[in-house]
Amino acid sequence: MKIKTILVCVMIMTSFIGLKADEGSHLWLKHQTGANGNIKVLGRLTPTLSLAVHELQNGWTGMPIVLKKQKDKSLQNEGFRINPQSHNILVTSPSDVGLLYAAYYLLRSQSCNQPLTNTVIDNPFYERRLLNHWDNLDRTVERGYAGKSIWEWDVLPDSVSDRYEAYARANASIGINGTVLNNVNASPEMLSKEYLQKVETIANILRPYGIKVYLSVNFASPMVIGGLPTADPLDKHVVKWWKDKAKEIYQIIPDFGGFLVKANSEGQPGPCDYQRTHAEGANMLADALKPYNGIVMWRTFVYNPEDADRAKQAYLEFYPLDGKFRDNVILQVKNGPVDFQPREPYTPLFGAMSHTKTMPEFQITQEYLGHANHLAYLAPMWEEFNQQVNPASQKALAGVANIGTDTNWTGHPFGQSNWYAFGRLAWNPYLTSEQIADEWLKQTFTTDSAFVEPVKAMMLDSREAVVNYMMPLGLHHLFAFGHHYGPEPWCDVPGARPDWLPSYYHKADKQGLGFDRSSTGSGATAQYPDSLAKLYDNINTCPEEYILWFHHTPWGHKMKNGRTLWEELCYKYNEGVQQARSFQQTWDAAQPYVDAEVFQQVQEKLKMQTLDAMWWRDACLLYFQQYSEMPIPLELERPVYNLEEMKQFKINIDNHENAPHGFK
Ligand code: BDP
Repeated sequence: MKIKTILVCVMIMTSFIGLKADEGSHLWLKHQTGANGNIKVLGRLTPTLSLAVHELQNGWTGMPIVLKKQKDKSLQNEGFRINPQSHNILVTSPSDVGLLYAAYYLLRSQSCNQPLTNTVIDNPFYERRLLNHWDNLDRTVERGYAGKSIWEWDVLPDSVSDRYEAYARANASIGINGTVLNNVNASPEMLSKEYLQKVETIANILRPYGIKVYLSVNFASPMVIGGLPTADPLDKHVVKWWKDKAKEIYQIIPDFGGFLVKANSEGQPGPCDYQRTHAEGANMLADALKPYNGIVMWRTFVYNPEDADRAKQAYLEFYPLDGKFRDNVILQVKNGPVDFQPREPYTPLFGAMSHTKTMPEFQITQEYLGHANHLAYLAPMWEEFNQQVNPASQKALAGVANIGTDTNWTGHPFGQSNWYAFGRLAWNPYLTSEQIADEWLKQTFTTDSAFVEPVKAMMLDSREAVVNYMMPLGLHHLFAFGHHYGPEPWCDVPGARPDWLPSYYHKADKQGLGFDRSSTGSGATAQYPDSLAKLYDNINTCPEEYILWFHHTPWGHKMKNGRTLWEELCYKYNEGVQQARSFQQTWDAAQPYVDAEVFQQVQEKLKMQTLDAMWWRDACLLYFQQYSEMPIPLELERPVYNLEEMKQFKINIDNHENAPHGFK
């Protein structure tokens, strides 16, 4: 039979028996069983409560449930209590959305086969749990690898995609309660009347799911769309423009969340253009939003080509402003001091600003971890951060979304686990990566432990694998210029900013490798609290996963296991490749448990990941070997590409043409 004929037969058979391939569009929400759950509401049925009832009626197969809104001293507004009684389960919350969260809690427990025996009291840890979309108005997504933006600006508000509600539901199911709709590199147009009407439509759809809308704003908006000659935050016309704009927004969207601002960063306008401080800029916006309870999330991602060490910049610029921000300003700080690398130590601003509110920004989209091609479960990275920075010292949590128009939302089927994990950690930063992976796998695929256990182990290893084959031992930013996918430690673009080139970060020479940020170098170690500063400053006590971050380390430096730095580097890169290979084995064994289409998709992506891992290993080791002049230990695999060949690959990121393995 020809392939075409077989395909047609399969399609006919599938439609005949009413099966639909699981193409990943339902995410982790597969509990609709037509269960006809017995659900009762005490009190008024609001739109949010109707959603809770609907979800439970469709999915709940257990005892009758009674939902009741009521005050409770142990509960925050969005928290809930689940009280199993002899004939029913009593669910209470001070708010409707709390009852909706409780519904998702119950459905999750059911899908994961977790019996409900004791009373559950659950409160969200952070009051604000936000996605940040880096989506542009033309529907491209900055650092997005899953198709176009889900926001169809061109046809809104007249036409409304089904995806908006599906998106709201998915977020509510994991407790996300806010979303910034547009890119931090913000178009001023976003605040025009025309666009605000489009935003209103989205806000109306998200509202019953407890999700507030926020917008990224361009600091020069008063000039670009307001026609003013300046955007100086102390100019009274500028102040008035923002006040009027805030009033206009709240008339349209009464529960609008607030603004996210990227100012004086990578060419964006900001208060420093007028010799004003970040605090003066942020406070002016905060005052405009204050009457409506809106907030400003002001990003600290700033750095200049002239600075000696990019990793020190946020601290140098913002620490002196501690205590100068209004109480409705939160500084949004990237988890690491450079830029969402596979591994960074935490940004020392966290914990340093005791009179200023701060919130971490994580990156869910895998800009620096293999885009939507590599399987990299990011919860362990965020867990590592939460172990370093006390979550209780933070006011909110933001994650740069990995969502697009792809059928499966995130490009890689396992990318969904990162969206899921982000939401769960924003709700409870003390959940373990293991627990979250377990939940996600059981809801998304099957509860069969023959599947769950090995695949979970693969997920838990995956971020470390990426660190190993891309940038072990504290290396960072060895990426090709622009797209941040493949390795180019040699990259040199004439005229480019030095801090956009890998050699700025790896500093390879005949003596050794790594950036000296100790007291003999840039002194970045001194930005950490004393005990840590001391630990990081000394090459012999610095944790080895950060050694090349903080020290220009001699090639012959003895590592804790007795190997030299060079040998250890070879071992780490090699380990990364072996890990990627082992993921292929794990996945092949998982075939019986997974939908055929998803199985194949992941299988193809894992092949690509392994080839990319080899590409990274060979590129980095052969390049650094020019400096170390040491051999790759004989017991390790030999390079399969050569350095000169690799320098010729200029990968086209849109179709992956010209990657060394020729994948498309
Ligand atoms: C970098 C991205 C760039 C973003 C920037 C930011 O490469 O596209 O605009 O961060 O966070 O990681 O503002």
